[in-house]
Amino acid sequence: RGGRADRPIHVLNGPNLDRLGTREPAIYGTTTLAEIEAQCREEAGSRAIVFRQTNSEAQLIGWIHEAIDDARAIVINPAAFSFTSIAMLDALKMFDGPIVEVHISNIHRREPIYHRSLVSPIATAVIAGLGVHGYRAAIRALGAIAGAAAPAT
Ligand code: CA2
Repeated sequence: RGGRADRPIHVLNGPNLDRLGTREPAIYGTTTLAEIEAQCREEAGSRAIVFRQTNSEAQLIGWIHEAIDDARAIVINPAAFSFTSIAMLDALKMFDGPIVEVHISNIHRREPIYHRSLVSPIATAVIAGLGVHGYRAAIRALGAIAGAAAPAT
């Protein structure tokens, strides 16, 4: 197979994000996850995207393992697992490419339970508070650093 630059970006979404666009529009907006997926594919152009959502921690860890073998980069909105899942953190640590952590809302503006993401210290970059545009920003930036080594952690 070709080098890492030819591989897809895996966009992984955690629990409850399948309900986007249905409630709490003041925090999460009115865009659905299907629309976010379309935006990501548009931003990626000819570059391949794997776009997934699950409410299951085990499923998400399985998909991170697949990304370790297949992905050029990971864009992940771990949702509530950001704050709880050391198992997910351990899986992400095995990935040697760039990881962009995306949150639709600015988690630091919210209640204290949302402030400390376990993922942020091992992420290449963190985007929070740009609404659903954060996903496109992540894909776009990853295009600009295509083929580049992940920044030192
Ligand atoms: O802002 C984000 O993207 C979050 O990752 C979303 C998570 C929350 O636990 C994080 O702190 C920040 C929660 C997702 C809840 O999704 C909903 C979808 C539709 C309606 C209400 C919530």
